[in-house]
Amino acid sequence: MQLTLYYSPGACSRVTLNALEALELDYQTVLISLQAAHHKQPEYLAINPNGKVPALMIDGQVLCQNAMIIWTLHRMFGGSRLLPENNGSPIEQHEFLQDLCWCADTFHPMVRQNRAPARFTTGDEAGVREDGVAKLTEVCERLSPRIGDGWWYGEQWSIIDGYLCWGLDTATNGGFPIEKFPVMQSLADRARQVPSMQRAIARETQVTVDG
Ligand SMILES: N[C@@H](CCC(=O)N[C@@H](CS)C(=O)NCC(=O)O)C(=O)O
Repeated sequence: MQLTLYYSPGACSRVTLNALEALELDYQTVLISLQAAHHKQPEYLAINPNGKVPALMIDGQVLCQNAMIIWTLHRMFGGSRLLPENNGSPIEQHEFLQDLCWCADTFHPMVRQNRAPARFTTGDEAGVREDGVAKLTEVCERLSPRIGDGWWYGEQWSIIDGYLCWGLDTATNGGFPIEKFPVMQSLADRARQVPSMQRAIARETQVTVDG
């Protein structure tokens, strides 16, 4: 099976990289630098017409959207390495899809409001940032008792923790005061030290097509 990940360093493609590393899969990477606008080039738009990273090509078939890529990888290779093992009914598995979708469609936009507020408005970005800080503050306060000194699902690390780590780090780079939320700061610090995340971050620095 041939797997190729299209990614940009520091972007949310890091979460898919984290998943590929957690699964110890063999894959190639292709750098799609957002800074250099590679994602707007016709060659990449032919792969993902939405012009976003990540995209994962599996034997010529393109998969887009972090949450769904991770769900597909979980179903193909996961066992309990990305999400807690659950061979239950669609309703029992719903929790995992719900959590992945929350990361992608609720958490990710508020992270971006902190890191790149200007992209949400043609006017003054200060209000967008303020709203992003307020939303992420509510999330950090609400999640802290759940996380404690563990992970999203308790004792077992999951890719949701990798997603949270990427998002919290990105928001912090945009000025979000993570130090006000020690539980969430600790989660990000611990998730960044997980070997699969360390390998993912290292892999991002390989700037050529590799394999
Ligand atoms: N919902 C998509 C979001 C993907 C996304 O927004 N990726 C960003 C990087 S974090 C991107 O490619 N941005 C390029 C742009 O919007 O111009 C997913 O989860 O895959």
